[in-house]
Amino acid sequence: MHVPFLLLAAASSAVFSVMPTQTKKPSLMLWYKQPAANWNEALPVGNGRIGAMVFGGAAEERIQLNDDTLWAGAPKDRVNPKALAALPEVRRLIFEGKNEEATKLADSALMGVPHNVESYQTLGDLNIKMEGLGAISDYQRSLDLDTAVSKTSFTSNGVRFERTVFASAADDVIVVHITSSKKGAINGHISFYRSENQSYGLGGLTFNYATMSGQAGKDGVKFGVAVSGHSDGGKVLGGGSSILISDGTNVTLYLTSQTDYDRKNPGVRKKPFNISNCVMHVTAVQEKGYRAVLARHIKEHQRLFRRVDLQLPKSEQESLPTDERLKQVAQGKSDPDLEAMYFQFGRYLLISCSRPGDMPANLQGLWCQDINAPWNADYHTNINLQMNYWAAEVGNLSECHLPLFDLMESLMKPGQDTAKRMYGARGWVVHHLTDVWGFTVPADGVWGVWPVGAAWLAQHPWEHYEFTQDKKFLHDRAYPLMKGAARFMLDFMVKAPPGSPVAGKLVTNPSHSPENSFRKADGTVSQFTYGATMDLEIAHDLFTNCLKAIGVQDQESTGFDKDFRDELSQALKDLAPLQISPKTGRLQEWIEDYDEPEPGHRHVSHMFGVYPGNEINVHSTPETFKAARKSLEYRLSHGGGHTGWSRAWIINLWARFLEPEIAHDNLVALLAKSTQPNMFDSHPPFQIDGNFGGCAGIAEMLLQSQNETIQLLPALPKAWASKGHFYGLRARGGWTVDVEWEKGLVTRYRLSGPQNIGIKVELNGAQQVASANVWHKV
Ligand code: FUC
Repeated sequence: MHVPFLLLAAASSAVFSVMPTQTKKPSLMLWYKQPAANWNEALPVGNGRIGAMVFGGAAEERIQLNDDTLWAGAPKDRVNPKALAALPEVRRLIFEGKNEEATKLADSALMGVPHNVESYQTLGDLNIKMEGLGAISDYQRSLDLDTAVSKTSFTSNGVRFERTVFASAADDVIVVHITSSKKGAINGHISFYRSENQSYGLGGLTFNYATMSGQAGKDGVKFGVAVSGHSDGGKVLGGGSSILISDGTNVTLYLTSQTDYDRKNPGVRKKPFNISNCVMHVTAVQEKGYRAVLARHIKEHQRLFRRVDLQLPKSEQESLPTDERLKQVAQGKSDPDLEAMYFQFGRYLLISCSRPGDMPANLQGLWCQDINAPWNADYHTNINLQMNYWAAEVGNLSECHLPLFDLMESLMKPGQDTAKRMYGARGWVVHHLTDVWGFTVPADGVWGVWPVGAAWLAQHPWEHYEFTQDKKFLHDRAYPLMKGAARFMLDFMVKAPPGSPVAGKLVTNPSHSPENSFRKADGTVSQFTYGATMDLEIAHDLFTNCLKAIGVQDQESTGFDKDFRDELSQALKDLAPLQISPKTGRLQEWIEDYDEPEPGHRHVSHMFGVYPGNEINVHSTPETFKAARKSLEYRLSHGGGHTGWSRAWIINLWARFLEPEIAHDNLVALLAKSTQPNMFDSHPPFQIDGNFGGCAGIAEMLLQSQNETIQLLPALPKAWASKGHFYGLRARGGWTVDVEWEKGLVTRYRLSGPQNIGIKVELNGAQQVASANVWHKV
């Protein structure tokens, strides 16, 4: 099945390569003609738990390693003891328009103590130094998304070398396999490196393995990593931090890591592990043999990856290396096939960094080369963590969503404690970021007083139910998470006082529209307010979803959770309405029609109700839908979308506004302006949210399933119109959808699902009720 690379050397001294496959789709192969010059050119592999960035150096290879539990910090009680007493005063000051005084008080009384998290960290590097190489020719490196295998190959002194790297979920190892076309040509030195807090194993080249142990920061997790070497012929001598290979022909390295972090019990430290567990594990895997380990890896990856096939029109540039294709997109050349690659790369990344039982994707997924990462590579919950999972369900990777729910469940207890002690509320709260130690208090600065993180996160288990129809999951996991988050909101929200444009209505207070500021009539600028539009939309979404969840669980009408249901229904009636500016016709971001000092701000928070929510749509709220569109246009005309994730969100929004060309223009901008040579999204610097948000956006252009209708090709741009197909995307209601199209119109489709019922489908500008599980020719 796996086709060896086709390599051509020109007769002249100029060497060229062609795309490393004959049968693979171009959109499934990232490839390059030169080694990575920096981390943003290296290629990511991961098995959900451990990952690597492969640089593809010829004589000197760097493989940067990660373990998803390798975090500095520790659980701490961080609730500000002044918070509960100060809360009424903060609220009063905000309602009275004394924003600056409120900010000052919140800064001293509401912020967590301490109010910062510590960083997710690199595990270190595995360096491979190949001895005796001369000039390098016929160089190529690649990442095959279909097999999740990275390859580097080159010729030196007439010998062809190939290095294969993959991270196997089936065997929980990272494997490096090196071959040479000439017997005994592999001579080299393999060693671990970490810049701090590390110690290397014992043994002066008496074993076949090397180890490294250490700790993240002063009180973070303790870790260990082991690599074993095996060679057909030649010698392998390991010990300390290195392995020496002499006269090898086929050399295989197996690597694994462990930490003392307890995924099941994040607040408690596991008893210290022994590095010999890592050594025993790699030894056991090595005994299975390389071919078997590779085959098991590919099979497990393809079980998930091959669920979706996307074909967009071919492009002239598809035989070019990936970095070259990206450059040409930046120069204005159309490359739909590269857009298909962006979609599949997003799915590849999710499979590689968020498998069941592992930690959820952080700001960098799993891949991080730093000791102190940008934004600590933590879990930001005011857009980033949620966006990481936007593609999970529609992209047919439902089980990759599960790590998020594990994290949410681990936050319930600390979040309840914070809710009670800061706000006197029941339920659980999370503010704008969290870590792996149960961090739920306001962080960073007063903009961190944003108590609706859990409420937004609670959309995810509901969506998981909507796409899977898994009632047991809904009952056992989704509903408790949702109910707890809603419980907090019900207790936390207060009635706006007389004089407010929404007097007597339920609002959040304190409140922020994530990280954006407004200018008041007196000219002062603030961020701190009450009832930011996004909060109201999040509350609406959560309460509505809770009511639907109650409905599903109360099919016998026995009054399941009746009191809570009544409370939710009342709160929905009382909730402050969204405001449309009489002056501009735009959906307001705040209760008051403030001026915006940064009209092109990267967050588009007030558009939550359009996507990922659905409160604002053309059917039930046409006026607000129009107003939201105006707000988005205004944001964009002032430079919005300048970070990768912001651009990705905008693609999803335009797809919901059924604007294929504008959605596509923004996708092109994502590729042209916010994508690194290795296809990683750039904030800048690297942040993985844009990859997942962009992947979701592409799906949203092809398929939507809100408002009880499945829409096929709702926003198909001209660039994709000529001919294409997707097989295997998922829709709400538990459907798997296959669509083929030509000249912009659906030609054939099928909706597969557990029930043989008629489904409302919208395609080619018309609606019909389609039967399930059969192909429909149009
Ligand atoms: C949010 C954004 C920033 C950045 C950070 C990690 O706070 O406003 O742009 O993405 O998360």
